Amino acid sequence: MTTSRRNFLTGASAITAGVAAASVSKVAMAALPEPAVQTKADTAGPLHPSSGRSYNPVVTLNGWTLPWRMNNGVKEFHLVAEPVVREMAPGFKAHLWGYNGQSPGPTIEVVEGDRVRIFVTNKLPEHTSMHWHGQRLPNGMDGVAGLTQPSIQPGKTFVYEFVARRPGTFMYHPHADEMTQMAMGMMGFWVTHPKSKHPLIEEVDRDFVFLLNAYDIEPGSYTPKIMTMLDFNLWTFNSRIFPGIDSMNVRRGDKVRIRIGNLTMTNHPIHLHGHEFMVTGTDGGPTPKSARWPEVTTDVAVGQMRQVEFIADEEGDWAFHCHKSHHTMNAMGHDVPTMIGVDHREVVKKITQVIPDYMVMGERGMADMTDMQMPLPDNTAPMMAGDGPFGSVEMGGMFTVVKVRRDQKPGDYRNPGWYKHAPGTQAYEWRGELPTAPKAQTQGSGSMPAKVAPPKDTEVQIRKPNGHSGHH
Ligand SMILES: [Cu+2]
Repeated sequence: MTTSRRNFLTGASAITAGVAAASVSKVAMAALPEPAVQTKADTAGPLHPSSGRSYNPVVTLNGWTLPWRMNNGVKEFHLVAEPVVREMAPGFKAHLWGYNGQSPGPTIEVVEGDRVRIFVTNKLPEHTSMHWHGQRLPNGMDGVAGLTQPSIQPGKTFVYEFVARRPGTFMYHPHADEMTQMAMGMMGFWVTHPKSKHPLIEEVDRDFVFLLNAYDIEPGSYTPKIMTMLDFNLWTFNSRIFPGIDSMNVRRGDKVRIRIGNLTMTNHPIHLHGHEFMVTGTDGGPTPKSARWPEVTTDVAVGQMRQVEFIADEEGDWAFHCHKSHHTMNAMGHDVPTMIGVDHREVVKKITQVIPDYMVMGERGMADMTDMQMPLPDNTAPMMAGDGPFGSVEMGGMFTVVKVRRDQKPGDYRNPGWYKHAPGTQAYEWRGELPTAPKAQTQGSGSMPAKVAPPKDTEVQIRKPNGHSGHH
Protein backbone atom coordinates (compact mmCIF):
# COMPACT_ATOMS: atom_id res chain seq x y z
CA MET A 1 0.00 0.00 0.00
CA THR A 2 2.76 2.41 0.96
CA THR A 3 4.65 1.62 -2.22
CA SER A 4 1.67 2.05 -4.48
CA ARG A 5 0.84 5.30 -2.71
CA ARG A 6 4.32 6.60 -3.43
CA ASN A 7 3.95 5.57 -7.05
CA PHE A 8 0.63 7.33 -7.13
CA LEU A 9 2.10 10.59 -5.93
CA THR A 10 4.94 10.36 -8.43
CA GLY A 11 2.43 9.63 -11.15
CA ALA A 12 0.28 12.55 -10.12
CA SER A 13 3.11 15.04 -10.26
CA ALA A 14 4.10 13.65 -13.63
CA ILE A 15 0.58 14.37 -14.84
CA THR A 16 0.77 17.79 -13.22
CA ALA A 17 3.60 18.90 -15.47
CA GLY A 18 2.04 17.61 -18.66
CA VAL A 19 -1.44 18.92 -18.07
CA ALA A 20 -0.49 22.35 -16.77
CA ALA A 21 1.35 22.98 -20.01
CA ALA A 22 -1.47 21.80 -22.24
CA SER A 23 -5.20 21.96 -21.59
CA VAL A 24 -5.22 24.03 -18.39
CA SER A 25 -3.00 26.89 -19.46
CA LYS A 26 -6.05 29.14 -19.92
CA VAL A 27 -6.69 29.48 -16.23
CA ALA A 28 -3.15 30.71 -15.68
CA MET A 29 -2.16 29.03 -12.48
CA ALA A 30 1.28 27.89 -11.47
CA ALA A 31 0.49 24.18 -11.25
CA LEU A 32 -2.23 21.77 -10.32
CA PRO A 33 -2.82 21.54 -6.58
CA GLU A 34 -1.28 18.38 -5.15
CA PRO A 35 -4.15 15.89 -4.73
CA ALA A 36 -4.82 15.04 -1.09
CA VAL A 37 -5.17 11.31 -0.51
CA GLN A 38 -6.89 9.36 2.24
CA THR A 39 -5.80 5.78 2.92
CA LYS A 40 -8.17 4.95 5.81
CA ALA A 41 -11.93 4.48 5.99
CA ASP A 42 -12.22 6.13 9.42
CA THR A 43 -14.41 9.15 10.13
CA ALA A 44 -12.09 12.16 9.91
CA GLY A 45 -12.71 15.11 12.25
CA PRO A 46 -14.22 18.33 10.89
CA LEU A 47 -11.93 20.32 8.58
CA HIS A 48 -12.06 23.88 9.89
CA PRO A 49 -11.59 26.40 7.09
CA SER A 50 -8.09 27.92 7.04
CA SER A 51 -8.91 30.44 4.31
CA GLY A 52 -11.99 32.14 2.98
CA ARG A 53 -15.21 32.82 4.87
CA SER A 54 -15.71 30.87 8.10
CA TYR A 55 -18.37 28.20 8.70
CA ASN A 56 -19.18 25.28 10.95
CA PRO A 57 -17.77 22.27 9.05
CA VAL A 58 -19.54 18.96 8.50
CA VAL A 59 -18.30 15.50 9.47
CA THR A 60 -18.48 12.75 6.85
CA LEU A 61 -19.40 9.36 8.26
CA ASN A 62 -16.45 7.05 7.49
CA GLY A 63 -15.14 9.75 5.21
CA TRP A 64 -13.21 12.99 5.04
CA THR A 65 -13.25 16.51 3.61
CA LEU A 66 -11.02 17.57 0.73
CA PRO A 67 -8.57 20.38 1.55
CA TRP A 68 -8.31 23.20 -0.97
CA ARG A 69 -5.91 25.95 -1.79
CA MET A 70 -6.82 29.57 -2.35
CA ASN A 71 -5.52 30.90 -5.66
CA ASN A 72 -6.30 34.60 -6.26
CA GLY A 73 -9.59 34.31 -4.44
CA VAL A 74 -10.57 31.03 -6.12
CA LYS A 75 -10.93 27.84 -4.07
CA GLU A 76 -9.05 25.12 -5.95
CA PHE A 77 -9.68 21.42 -5.41
CA HIS A 78 -8.11 18.43 -7.10
CA LEU A 79 -10.08 15.20 -7.49
CA VAL A 80 -8.37 12.13 -8.92
CA ALA A 81 -10.64 9.40 -10.27
CA GLU A 82 -8.85 6.08 -9.71
CA PRO A 83 -9.22 2.45 -8.65
CA VAL A 84 -9.21 2.18 -4.85
CA VAL A 85 -9.33 -0.51 -2.19
CA ARG A 86 -12.14 0.32 0.21
CA GLU A 87 -12.40 -1.42 3.53
CA MET A 88 -16.18 -1.92 3.84
CA ALA A 89 -15.91 -3.44 7.31
CA PRO A 90 -12.95 -4.73 9.30
CA GLY A 91 -11.69 -7.80 7.43
CA PHE A 92 -13.68 -7.12 4.30
CA LYS A 93 -12.21 -5.12 1.41
CA ALA A 94 -13.68 -4.25 -1.94
CA HIS A 95 -11.99 -3.23 -5.15
CA LEU A 96 -13.87 -0.10 -6.16
CA TRP A 97 -13.39 3.01 -8.21
CA GLY A 98 -13.37 6.27 -6.32
CA TYR A 99 -11.52 9.51 -5.78
CA ASN A 100 -8.28 10.36 -3.97
CA GLY A 101 -7.83 6.95 -2.38
CA GLN A 102 -11.37 6.24 -1.20
CA SER A 103 -14.91 5.50 -2.31
CA PRO A 104 -16.92 7.62 -1.87
CA GLY A 105 -14.63 10.48 -2.70
CA PRO A 106 -13.92 13.26 -0.21
CA THR A 107 -16.61 15.75 0.77
CA ILE A 108 -16.24 19.20 -0.78
CA GLU A 109 -17.24 22.13 1.45
CA VAL A 110 -17.55 25.68 0.21
CA VAL A 111 -19.46 28.84 1.06
CA GLU A 112 -22.29 30.42 -0.93
CA GLY A 113 -20.72 32.89 -3.35
CA ASP A 114 -17.33 31.13 -3.49
CA ARG A 115 -15.72 30.84 -6.90
CA VAL A 116 -14.66 27.21 -7.10
CA ARG A 117 -12.21 25.54 -9.52
CA ILE A 118 -12.05 21.77 -9.47
CA PHE A 119 -9.42 19.80 -11.37
CA VAL A 120 -10.58 16.30 -12.21
CA THR A 121 -7.81 13.91 -13.23
CA ASN A 122 -8.79 10.58 -14.74
CA LYS A 123 -6.63 7.63 -13.69
CA LEU A 124 -9.27 5.05 -14.60
CA PRO A 125 -8.93 2.63 -17.51
CA GLU A 126 -11.88 4.32 -19.26
CA HIS A 127 -13.20 7.84 -19.85
CA THR A 128 -15.23 9.68 -17.20
CA SER A 129 -16.75 13.10 -16.44
CA MET A 130 -18.02 14.94 -13.38
CA HIS A 131 -21.55 16.09 -12.76
CA TRP A 132 -22.27 18.48 -9.89
CA HIS A 133 -25.70 17.24 -8.78
CA GLY A 134 -28.07 20.05 -7.83
CA GLN A 135 -25.80 23.02 -8.55
CA ARG A 136 -26.68 26.21 -10.35
CA LEU A 137 -23.85 26.62 -12.87
CA PRO A 138 -23.11 27.41 -16.52
CA ASN A 139 -24.45 24.62 -18.69
CA GLY A 140 -20.95 23.75 -19.95
CA MET A 141 -19.84 22.96 -16.38
CA ASP A 142 -22.63 20.43 -15.78
CA GLY A 143 -20.42 17.47 -16.67
CA VAL A 144 -22.67 15.39 -18.92
CA ALA A 145 -20.24 13.61 -21.25
CA GLY A 146 -21.29 13.95 -24.87
CA LEU A 147 -23.92 16.60 -24.07
CA THR A 148 -22.06 19.46 -22.39
CA GLN A 149 -18.42 18.38 -22.82
CA PRO A 150 -16.26 15.67 -24.34
CA SER A 151 -15.50 12.92 -21.85
CA ILE A 152 -12.27 12.99 -19.85
CA GLN A 153 -10.01 10.35 -21.40
CA PRO A 154 -7.68 8.23 -19.22
CA GLY A 155 -4.65 10.25 -18.17
CA LYS A 156 -6.34 13.61 -18.87
CA THR A 157 -7.37 16.37 -16.48
CA PHE A 158 -10.38 18.65 -16.93
CA VAL A 159 -11.12 21.89 -15.12
CA TYR A 160 -14.56 22.82 -13.82
CA GLU A 161 -15.13 26.34 -12.58
CA PHE A 162 -18.27 28.01 -11.26
CA VAL A 163 -19.64 30.10 -8.43
CA ALA A 164 -21.41 28.11 -5.69
CA ARG A 165 -24.57 30.19 -5.99
CA ARG A 166 -27.00 28.23 -3.88
CA PRO A 167 -26.37 27.10 -0.28
CA GLY A 168 -27.33 23.52 0.49
CA THR A 169 -26.70 19.81 0.22
CA PHE A 170 -25.34 18.38 -3.04
CA MET A 171 -23.31 15.52 -4.45
CA TYR A 172 -21.00 14.76 -7.34
CA HIS A 173 -20.74 11.72 -9.59
CA PRO A 174 -19.69 10.84 -13.14
CA HIS A 175 -22.09 11.34 -16.05
CA ALA A 176 -20.23 8.93 -18.35
CA ASP A 177 -20.71 5.13 -18.35
CA GLU A 178 -22.77 5.84 -15.26
CA MET A 179 -24.01 2.32 -14.74
CA THR A 180 -20.46 1.02 -14.35
CA GLN A 181 -18.95 3.97 -12.57
CA MET A 182 -21.65 4.42 -9.94
CA ALA A 183 -21.86 0.64 -9.35
CA MET A 184 -18.11 0.81 -8.75
CA GLY A 185 -18.48 3.53 -6.11
CA MET A 186 -17.75 6.81 -7.90
CA MET A 187 -19.53 9.54 -5.97
CA GLY A 188 -19.00 12.16 -3.32
CA PHE A 189 -20.75 14.69 -1.11
CA TRP A 190 -20.83 18.47 -1.51
CA VAL A 191 -21.99 21.05 1.03
CA THR A 192 -22.37 24.75 0.30
CA HIS A 193 -22.69 26.70 3.56
CA PRO A 194 -24.75 29.92 3.61
CA LYS A 195 -22.60 33.07 3.51
CA SER A 196 -24.57 34.74 6.30
CA LYS A 197 -27.47 34.02 8.62
CA HIS A 198 -30.11 32.31 6.49
CA PRO A 199 -33.80 32.35 7.47
CA LEU A 200 -34.23 28.66 6.55
CA ILE A 201 -30.81 27.22 7.35
CA GLU A 202 -30.25 26.95 11.06
CA GLU A 203 -26.92 26.74 12.77
CA VAL A 204 -26.33 23.33 14.30
CA ASP A 205 -23.88 21.83 16.76
CA ARG A 206 -23.16 18.72 14.70
CA ASP A 207 -23.59 18.28 10.97
CA PHE A 208 -23.09 14.73 9.65
CA VAL A 209 -23.15 13.76 5.97
CA PHE A 210 -23.03 10.49 4.07
CA LEU A 211 -24.17 8.80 0.88
CA LEU A 212 -26.31 5.70 0.52
CA ASN A 213 -24.75 3.24 -1.88
CA ALA A 214 -25.16 -0.42 -2.79
CA TYR A 215 -22.91 -3.10 -4.21
CA ASP A 216 -23.22 -6.62 -5.49
CA ILE A 217 -20.07 -8.44 -4.46
CA GLU A 218 -20.23 -12.20 -4.42
CA PRO A 219 -19.05 -13.75 -1.15
CA GLY A 220 -15.36 -14.49 -1.49
CA SER A 221 -14.74 -11.98 -4.30
CA TYR A 222 -13.62 -8.34 -4.32
CA THR A 223 -15.14 -6.56 -7.29
CA PRO A 224 -18.78 -5.44 -7.63
CA LYS A 225 -20.90 -6.94 -10.40
CA ILE A 226 -21.85 -3.87 -12.39
CA MET A 227 -24.82 -5.31 -14.31
CA THR A 228 -26.88 -5.77 -11.15
CA MET A 229 -30.02 -3.66 -11.11
CA LEU A 230 -32.02 -4.93 -8.14
CA ASP A 231 -30.32 -7.78 -6.36
CA PHE A 232 -27.58 -5.97 -4.49
CA ASN A 233 -26.16 -7.80 -1.48
CA LEU A 234 -24.31 -4.95 0.24
CA TRP A 235 -26.30 -1.93 1.39
CA THR A 236 -23.94 0.72 2.61
CA PHE A 237 -23.58 4.10 4.28
CA ASN A 238 -20.62 5.71 2.52
CA SER A 239 -19.43 2.32 1.21
CA ARG A 240 -19.35 0.83 4.72
CA ILE A 241 -21.56 -1.90 6.18
CA PHE A 242 -22.53 -2.39 9.80
CA PRO A 243 -20.68 -3.13 12.05
CA GLY A 244 -18.08 -1.19 10.07
CA ILE A 245 -20.07 2.08 10.17
CA ASP A 246 -18.97 4.58 12.81
CA SER A 247 -21.50 5.87 15.33
CA MET A 248 -22.61 9.51 15.31
CA ASN A 249 -21.54 10.80 18.71
CA VAL A 250 -23.22 13.92 20.08
CA ARG A 251 -23.71 15.87 23.29
CA ARG A 252 -27.11 15.83 24.95
CA GLY A 253 -29.01 18.94 23.88
CA ASP A 254 -27.06 19.33 20.64
CA LYS A 255 -28.92 20.41 17.56
CA VAL A 256 -27.95 17.72 15.08
CA ARG A 257 -28.23 17.75 11.29
CA ILE A 258 -27.76 14.62 9.22
CA ARG A 259 -27.55 14.99 5.44
CA ILE A 260 -28.12 11.91 3.31
CA GLY A 261 -27.82 11.42 -0.45
CA ASN A 262 -29.07 8.33 -2.26
CA LEU A 263 -27.11 7.01 -5.25
CA THR A 264 -28.43 3.44 -5.11
CA MET A 265 -31.09 1.97 -7.42
CA THR A 266 -33.89 1.94 -4.83
CA ASN A 267 -35.40 4.08 -2.09
CA HIS A 268 -34.39 3.93 1.56
CA PRO A 269 -36.74 4.83 4.43
CA ILE A 270 -34.21 6.18 6.92
CA HIS A 271 -35.33 5.80 10.52
CA LEU A 272 -34.12 7.32 13.81
CA HIS A 273 -35.01 5.88 17.22
CA GLY A 274 -35.95 7.92 20.28
CA HIS A 275 -36.34 11.35 18.63
CA GLU A 276 -38.45 13.11 16.03
CA PHE A 277 -36.76 15.02 13.24
CA MET A 278 -37.78 17.55 10.63
CA VAL A 279 -36.74 17.33 7.00
CA THR A 280 -35.28 20.82 6.64
CA GLY A 281 -33.96 20.57 3.11
CA THR A 282 -33.44 18.55 -0.03
CA ASP A 283 -31.08 18.82 -2.98
CA GLY A 284 -33.50 21.50 -4.19
CA GLY A 285 -32.69 23.71 -1.21
CA PRO A 286 -34.11 24.50 2.22
CA THR A 287 -37.68 23.34 2.84
CA PRO A 288 -40.07 26.22 3.65
CA LYS A 289 -40.96 26.14 7.37
CA SER A 290 -44.67 25.79 6.54
CA ALA A 291 -43.92 22.55 4.67
CA ARG A 292 -42.02 20.78 7.48
CA TRP A 293 -43.52 18.23 9.83
CA PRO A 294 -42.08 15.92 12.46
CA GLU A 295 -41.22 12.38 11.41
CA VAL A 296 -39.14 9.48 12.64
CA THR A 297 -38.66 7.94 9.19
CA THR A 298 -38.07 9.71 5.91
CA ASP A 299 -37.86 8.06 2.54
CA VAL A 300 -34.86 9.03 0.47
CA ALA A 301 -35.65 8.14 -3.13
CA VAL A 302 -33.10 7.44 -5.84
CA GLY A 303 -31.05 10.49 -6.75
CA GLN A 304 -32.48 12.48 -3.83
CA MET A 305 -30.93 14.15 -0.84
CA ARG A 306 -32.57 14.80 2.51
CA GLN A 307 -31.32 16.78 5.46
CA VAL A 308 -32.95 15.99 8.79
CA GLU A 309 -32.59 17.94 12.02
CA PHE A 310 -33.40 17.19 15.64
CA ILE A 311 -32.46 18.13 19.18
CA ALA A 312 -30.62 15.17 20.68
CA ASP A 313 -32.23 15.50 24.09
CA GLU A 314 -32.59 11.83 25.02
CA GLU A 315 -29.46 10.14 26.29
CA GLY A 316 -28.63 6.69 25.01
CA ASP A 317 -27.51 4.58 22.08
CA TRP A 318 -30.17 5.16 19.46
CA ALA A 319 -30.38 2.98 16.37
CA PHE A 320 -30.33 4.81 13.04
CA HIS A 321 -30.97 2.67 9.97
CA CYS A 322 -32.77 1.98 6.73
CA HIS A 323 -36.16 0.46 7.55
CA LYS A 324 -36.10 -2.08 4.73
CA SER A 325 -35.12 -5.13 6.69
CA HIS A 326 -33.09 -6.62 3.84
CA HIS A 327 -30.98 -3.49 3.82
CA THR A 328 -29.77 -4.15 7.35
CA MET A 329 -28.27 -7.46 6.28
CA ASN A 330 -25.06 -8.31 4.51
CA ALA A 331 -24.28 -10.73 1.69
CA MET A 332 -25.66 -14.27 1.43
CA GLY A 333 -29.03 -13.90 3.12
CA HIS A 334 -31.11 -13.66 -0.01
CA ASP A 335 -31.60 -16.99 -1.66
CA VAL A 336 -32.47 -18.87 1.49
CA PRO A 337 -36.02 -20.26 1.67
CA THR A 338 -38.18 -19.41 4.69
CA MET A 339 -37.89 -22.39 7.04
CA ILE A 340 -39.58 -21.03 10.13
CA GLY A 341 -41.87 -23.65 11.64
CA VAL A 342 -40.79 -26.37 9.25
CA ASP A 343 -39.77 -29.47 11.14
CA HIS A 344 -36.73 -31.02 9.53
CA ARG A 345 -35.97 -33.74 12.06
CA GLU A 346 -36.86 -36.66 9.84
CA VAL A 347 -35.18 -35.41 6.71
CA VAL A 348 -32.09 -34.29 8.62
CA LYS A 349 -31.77 -37.74 10.14
CA LYS A 350 -31.65 -39.20 6.65
CA ILE A 351 -29.25 -36.60 5.26
CA THR A 352 -26.81 -36.83 8.18
CA GLN A 353 -26.38 -40.51 7.40
CA VAL A 354 -24.82 -39.34 4.14
CA ILE A 355 -23.43 -35.88 5.09
CA PRO A 356 -22.53 -35.90 8.80
CA ASP A 357 -22.26 -32.10 9.20
CA TYR A 358 -25.54 -31.25 7.48
CA MET A 359 -27.31 -28.31 9.05
CA VAL A 360 -30.70 -26.80 8.41
CA MET A 361 -30.61 -23.02 8.14
CA GLY A 362 -33.19 -20.85 9.74
CA GLU A 363 -35.58 -23.35 11.29
CA ARG A 364 -36.27 -21.09 14.27
CA GLY A 365 -35.90 -17.79 12.44
CA MET A 366 -32.71 -16.41 11.00
CA ALA A 367 -31.07 -15.23 14.23
CA ASP A 368 -29.30 -18.59 14.44
CA MET A 369 -27.33 -17.46 11.43
CA THR A 370 -25.57 -14.86 13.56
CA ASP A 371 -23.96 -17.46 15.76
CA MET A 372 -23.38 -19.88 12.96
CA GLN A 373 -19.78 -21.00 13.03
CA MET A 374 -19.95 -22.10 9.41
CA PRO A 375 -16.74 -21.05 7.66
CA LEU A 376 -17.28 -18.09 5.32
CA PRO A 377 -15.28 -17.71 2.12
CA ASP A 378 -12.33 -15.32 2.41
CA ASN A 379 -13.16 -11.62 2.30
CA THR A 380 -16.84 -12.05 3.18
CA ALA A 381 -18.76 -10.07 5.77
CA PRO A 382 -21.10 -12.13 7.94
CA MET A 383 -24.76 -11.63 7.06
CA MET A 384 -25.75 -10.14 10.42
CA ALA A 385 -23.24 -9.16 13.03
CA GLY A 386 -22.19 -6.47 15.43
CA ASP A 387 -21.85 -7.21 19.11
CA GLY A 388 -23.63 -4.79 21.43
CA PRO A 389 -23.29 -4.74 25.21
CA PHE A 390 -26.10 -7.30 25.51
CA GLY A 391 -25.28 -9.66 22.65
CA SER A 392 -25.43 -9.68 18.89
CA VAL A 393 -27.29 -6.77 17.32
CA GLU A 394 -28.16 -9.05 14.37
CA MET A 395 -27.81 -6.26 11.88
CA GLY A 396 -25.68 -5.54 8.85
CA GLY A 397 -25.74 -3.11 5.95
CA MET A 398 -27.37 0.28 6.50
CA PHE A 399 -27.30 0.48 10.29
CA THR A 400 -25.50 2.61 12.82
CA VAL A 401 -26.07 4.28 16.20
CA VAL A 402 -26.53 7.88 17.33
CA LYS A 403 -24.83 8.10 20.74
CA VAL A 404 -26.22 10.89 22.91
CA ARG A 405 -24.23 11.66 26.07
CA ARG A 406 -24.46 14.46 28.62
CA ASP A 407 -20.67 14.53 29.02
CA GLN A 408 -19.68 14.43 25.34
CA LYS A 409 -17.55 17.58 24.95
CA PRO A 410 -18.51 20.14 22.30
CA GLY A 411 -16.50 19.37 19.16
CA ASP A 412 -15.56 15.90 20.43
CA TYR A 413 -16.61 13.23 17.90
CA ARG A 414 -14.94 10.28 19.63
CA ASN A 415 -16.93 7.16 20.46
CA PRO A 416 -17.93 7.35 24.14
CA GLY A 417 -18.49 3.58 24.43
CA TRP A 418 -21.79 1.91 25.32
CA TYR A 419 -24.52 3.77 27.15
CA LYS A 420 -24.90 2.98 30.84
CA HIS A 421 -28.59 2.72 31.64
CA ALA A 422 -29.80 4.29 34.86
CA PRO A 423 -31.36 1.77 37.28
CA GLY A 424 -35.01 1.12 36.47
CA THR A 425 -34.80 2.41 32.88
CA GLN A 426 -34.16 -0.81 31.00
CA ALA A 427 -36.36 -3.70 29.88
CA TYR A 428 -35.89 -6.71 32.11
CA GLU A 429 -36.98 -10.31 32.36
CA TRP A 430 -40.20 -11.10 34.22
CA ARG A 431 -39.51 -13.94 36.62
CA GLY A 432 -42.92 -14.19 38.32
CA GLU A 433 -45.96 -16.33 37.57
CA LEU A 434 -47.40 -16.25 34.04
CA PRO A 435 -51.22 -16.14 34.19
CA THR A 436 -53.03 -18.14 31.50
CA ALA A 437 -54.45 -15.72 28.96
CA PRO A 438 -58.25 -15.79 28.67
CA LYS A 439 -59.48 -16.45 25.12
CA ALA A 440 -60.15 -13.10 23.46
CA GLN A 441 -63.81 -12.53 22.62
CA THR A 442 -63.96 -11.60 18.95
CA GLN A 443 -66.98 -10.02 17.31
CA GLY A 444 -66.10 -10.01 13.61
CA SER A 445 -65.80 -13.06 11.40
CA GLY A 446 -64.69 -11.70 8.06
CA SER A 447 -66.96 -9.91 5.65
CA MET A 448 -68.20 -13.13 4.03
CA PRO A 449 -68.03 -16.81 4.89
CA ALA A 450 -65.50 -18.81 2.90
CA LYS A 451 -67.19 -20.74 0.12
CA VAL A 452 -65.01 -23.79 0.51
CA ALA A 453 -63.39 -24.46 3.84
CA PRO A 454 -59.70 -25.31 3.53
CA PRO A 455 -59.19 -29.05 3.98
CA LYS A 456 -57.71 -29.99 7.34
CA ASP A 457 -54.14 -31.22 7.69
CA THR A 458 -53.03 -30.05 4.29
CA GLU A 459 -49.30 -29.92 3.92
CA VAL A 460 -48.29 -26.28 3.57
CA GLN A 461 -45.96 -25.54 0.72
CA ILE A 462 -43.26 -23.13 1.79
CA ARG A 463 -42.76 -20.68 -1.00
CA LYS A 464 -39.19 -19.73 -1.67
CA PRO A 465 -38.70 -15.98 -1.82
CA ASN A 466 -37.68 -15.04 -5.30
CA GLY A 467 -34.63 -12.86 -4.87
CA HIS A 468 -35.48 -9.23 -4.31
CA SER A 469 -38.28 -8.87 -6.80
CA GLY A 470 -40.92 -8.61 -4.08
CA HIS A 471 -39.68 -5.53 -2.32
CA HIS A 472 -38.60 -2.95 -4.81
CU1 LIG B 1 -32.63 0.70 2.34
